[in-house]
Amino acid sequence: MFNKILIANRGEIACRIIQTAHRMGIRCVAVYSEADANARHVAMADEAFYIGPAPSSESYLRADKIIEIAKESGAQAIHPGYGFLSENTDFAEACEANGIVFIGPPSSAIAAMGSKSAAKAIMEDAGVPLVPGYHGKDQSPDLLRAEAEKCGFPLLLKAVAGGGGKGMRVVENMAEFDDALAAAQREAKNAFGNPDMLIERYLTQPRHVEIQVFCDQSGNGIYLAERDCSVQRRHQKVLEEAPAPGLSEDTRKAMGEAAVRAAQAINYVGAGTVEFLYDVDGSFFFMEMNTRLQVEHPVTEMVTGQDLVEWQLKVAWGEPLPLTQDQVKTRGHAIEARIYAEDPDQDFLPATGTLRYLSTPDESAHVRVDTGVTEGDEISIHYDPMIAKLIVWDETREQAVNRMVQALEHYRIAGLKTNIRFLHAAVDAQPFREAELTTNFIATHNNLLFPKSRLDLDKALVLAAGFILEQRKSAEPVTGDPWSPFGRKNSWRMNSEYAQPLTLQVGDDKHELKILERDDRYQVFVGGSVYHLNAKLNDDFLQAVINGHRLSVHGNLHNEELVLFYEGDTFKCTVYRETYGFEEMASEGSLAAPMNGSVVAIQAKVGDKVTAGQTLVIMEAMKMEHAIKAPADGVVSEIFYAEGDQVAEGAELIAIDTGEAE
Ligand code: MV4
Repeated sequence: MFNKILIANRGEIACRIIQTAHRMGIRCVAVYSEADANARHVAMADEAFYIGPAPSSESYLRADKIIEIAKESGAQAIHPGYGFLSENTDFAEACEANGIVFIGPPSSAIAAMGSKSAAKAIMEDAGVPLVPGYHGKDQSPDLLRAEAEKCGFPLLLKAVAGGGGKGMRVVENMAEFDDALAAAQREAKNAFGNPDMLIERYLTQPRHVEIQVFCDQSGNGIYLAERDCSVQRRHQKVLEEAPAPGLSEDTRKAMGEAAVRAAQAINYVGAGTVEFLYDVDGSFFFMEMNTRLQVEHPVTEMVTGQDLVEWQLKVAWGEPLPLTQDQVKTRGHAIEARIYAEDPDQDFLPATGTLRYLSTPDESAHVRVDTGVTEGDEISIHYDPMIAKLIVWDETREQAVNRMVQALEHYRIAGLKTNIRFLHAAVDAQPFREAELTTNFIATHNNLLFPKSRLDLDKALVLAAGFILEQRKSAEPVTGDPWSPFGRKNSWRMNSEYAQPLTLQVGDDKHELKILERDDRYQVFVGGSVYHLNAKLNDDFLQAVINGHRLSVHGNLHNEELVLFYEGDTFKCTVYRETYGFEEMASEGSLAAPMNGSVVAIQAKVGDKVTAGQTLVIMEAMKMEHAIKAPADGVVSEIFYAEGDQVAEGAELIAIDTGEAE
């Protein structure tokens, strides 16, 4: 077996590959761009090499540099993951030419699937079912028109050079044909430099069902069941599952055997996927073949109990397939949801930002999280905005769906927009539960996928108040002296009948709350109603009883911004301050930098006696000065920055000894 491989990828798939390689005792060399110096895949690898600036074209796509690094580091093979160089024939060839094993198929197999018409011709010869239509070389308009008549309507024009849904056009009748053809050819010419078209009968309610195939270097091939990936948005898969619901054993076998014939027809080696359109009547048709390990391979791993990366490494080393077809058994049902940094409310615009708070469901035999990021990491514009793949398994599909709903509720992210709630709604939707899977799922059920909040506004505000007050309490300095006034910066609590005002901004609306505290219970006045609140905060977990309704939420309060997580939903609000600025900083009572900025002045020295409210540091950010004041009386014990220093938000500026230790 290899003793060292290079992973020419980043993110979750790089981590995924390293995990299996390490389990097999194989050393891993990572490569990283400027944006990824502190990335998880770099930390996991045994060694890592810088390859260039953040843009992929200058880093993860630099075949030449990657091969150089493989040679320099003594890696015997390169795993390309998916995307980037994984289906690049030149790269596969360059590996071969440099005596490095490309962990994937021979370049000839990648090339064979490059053209749709050539691929269809190969599949036809191999006896793989094709959608009725035309995939010939002759592109004269008269012939195409005649083929369209033969095919029948509606039909689909597909660019021979296209892929992933690009360059397709539905034609309803002959009257539309000429214009549609001209437009499709023009588009294809512009997009792919090749105007050639195929004609196919258009299936209106198809499912996307794909077969996982594996071939070894001796020409043996098997299939490892199928995946249903019908739930897609703009040709991006959203949910994937194995096995495909409702597929008969006969169809599964016929589809699997067709897929293996497809792979063997191009002398395939390694992991591949043959995609089919599956029609309501149980018929299926070859769509395309992906010559790589796919994003959604974990659902196959969950139902077969096999590690496909391990298989890839074994096959690349020259070993035979680990199992025969008869030995491949599946058990239960697995579902994968792709968690993206994107905003479903803004037409799924990719989101960027910092994963300020990240809490993931516990992993078990039922729940798997494949990710390349940790809390504090940035999702940048440079790469795919996928944050993680969440995969669940259970004995039945119904149980797996429930598992997924729960696991999504336990996946909490603050700091940027994600599609978690959208996924939760999709999985929880009755049509999904009933496995009404077609490629039109999201469009058809759009009304179910943007549900109203599960929490009414008043209750959310009361929970928010509870979270904020409890967190403030826990952030207070613990004092050994119960009579000390230092710890009690919120004087109203000593004077328990004084109502504390709290204004929470939700979107553009401001909500003014009044809160009374007595004996660790609160009364919260919101818009004419009063709520009795009992709240206990444990780290990020708030257990509350509101007027006898016991409920719990997780939350993250960052500066003035609070995010609460409740049953897959999030509630966001901001603590509103009328006069945000100089004075407010003092009531913050913190000696941490309230924002990124620079230190303008330090108005104390180590050993100085200071009194609560005294200005100690002046910071500047966004051309505004902010005074940072002592939260309590004490003695300055340490100063961490000097004038002119840049400091990050949250950094401690000065330590004060308030003498409570004695
Ligand atoms: C089709 C089709 C219906 N009829 N072909 C889209 C991606 C490309 N690889 C093939 N695609 C389709 N081909 C015929 N003859 C519908 C689609 C299609 C689709 C297929 C799989 C998953 C999602 C899809 C979304 C829209 C259209």
